[in-house]
Amino acid sequence: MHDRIERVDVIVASPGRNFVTLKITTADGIVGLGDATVNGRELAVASYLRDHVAPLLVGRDPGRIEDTWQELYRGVYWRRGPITMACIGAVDMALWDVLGKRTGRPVYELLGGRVRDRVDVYRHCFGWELPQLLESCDREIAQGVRFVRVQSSVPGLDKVYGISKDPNYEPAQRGALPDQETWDSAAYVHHLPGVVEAVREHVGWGIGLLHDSHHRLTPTEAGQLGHALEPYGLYWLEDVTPAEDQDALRVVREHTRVPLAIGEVFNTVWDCQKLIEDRLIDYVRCAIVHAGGISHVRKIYALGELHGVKGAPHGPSDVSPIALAASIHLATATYNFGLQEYMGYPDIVHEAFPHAWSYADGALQPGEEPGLGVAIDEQLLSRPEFEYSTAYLPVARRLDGTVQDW
Ligand code: EZ4
Ligand code: CO
Repeated sequence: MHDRIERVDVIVASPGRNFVTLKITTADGIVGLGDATVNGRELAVASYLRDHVAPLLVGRDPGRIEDTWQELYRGVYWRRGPITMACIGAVDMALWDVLGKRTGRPVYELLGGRVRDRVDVYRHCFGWELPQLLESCDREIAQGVRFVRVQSSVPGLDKVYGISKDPNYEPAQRGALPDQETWDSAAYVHHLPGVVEAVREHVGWGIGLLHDSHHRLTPTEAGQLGHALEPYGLYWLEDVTPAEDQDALRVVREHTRVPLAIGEVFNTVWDCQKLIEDRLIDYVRCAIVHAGGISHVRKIYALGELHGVKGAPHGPSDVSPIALAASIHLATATYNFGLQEYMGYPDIVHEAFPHAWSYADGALQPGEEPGLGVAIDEQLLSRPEFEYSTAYLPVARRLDGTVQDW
C-alpha cells in the first residue's frame, strides 16, 4: 500500500530560542516531523525548505526515504553545506517518522532493533569560579550522571563562551547583532589543566570528564593542551582545531594521546572520511539534523565501525527535541555509538514538543511510540511571544583584535 505526501509545512517558532520544524502530512493523514534548525541561520533553512524542497515532495511516496535523500543530494547541482544538509536531514527524519507511524514501530526497531539498554549522556558543567564548577559537577553526579563536560573561565577574559551564571543558559543571544567576546589561547591553555586536575581530585576516577575547545586552537596549541591534560584521564577533548582542516588532527595526534572528538559542524561523511579512515579521531560528533538525517549519519557510523570510531552526537539546546529523538533512536540501534550530549531544554521547549523519549539517571530512552515519538504543539507556538526573533552565537576576537575561529 502506498501513501502520498499531501502537505509540507515549515514551522518557525521561538519558545525561548528559535527552531525550524518541517511537518509532512500524507494523504492517509500521517504526520512526520523533522528538525531543520541551524543556529543563527534559521530563516535560510526555512526558505530552502519552503521555496525549494516542499514543491518537490508533494505527491511523492513517503516510503521512498533513501530515494528522496539521493534526489535531494545528488539531483541538485549545489551539494553539501549546513543549510542544504539540515534541510535534507529534516526531510529524512520526517520520512522515518512517517514510516514508523505507518508500520506502528518506533524508528529504532526499523533501524535493526535495540543493541543497548540505555543511551548514556554527558551534561554541561561550568562555573566562573572553581567552587561553582565543582558544585555544578556535584549536582549532576547526584542525579546519576557519569559523564560531565567541564568548562571554565580564563584569567584575563571577562566573558568566555559556554560559561554563564545561569545554569539554564542559552548560548544564542537575542539581538540584531552578535555579542562580542575576547579570546586568548595562551591564557586558556595555561589555565585549563589546573582546573581539570581540581575537578578530577574532587569527583574521583569513576566519572568521565570531557572538555570542549570550540575549534579555537592551532594544532600545536592543541597538542600542548592535550599533553598537559593526559594525567587526568579525559574521556575526550572536543573540537580542538578548526574542523575543516582534517590534517590538523594528525598533528594533534602526534603530540598527545588524549582521545579526540570533533564534528558537530560536519555535514557529510566526506567532511570526516580522512579523520575516520586514518583513525585521527576517536568520536565523531555529527548531529542527525546537520549531517543529512538518520540515513546519512547511519553511513558515517558504519564507516566509523570499520575504523574503531564511535558516534557521539551533538546535543545542545539548538538541536530540537525532534532531532534529539532521531539521535536517541539511532544510538539505541547502533553498535559503535559512544555518548550523547544532552544539554537539556527549558520547560517551555518540552511543552512545545511533547515527546516519548525520556531522560533519567544520566541516560536517555527512546520510548515505545511509533516513529520518532515527538509531537509539536502548534497552537502553543502560534502565541505572539514565541515568534521568531533574531539571535546569534557570539563572535570572539583575539587580544590584538583579529577574529577568532569558531
Ligand atoms: O557551540 O550548539 O558541544 N556543544 C557545543 C555547543 C555549540 C552550539 C552551536 O550551535 O559546542 O554549545
Ligand atoms: Co561542542
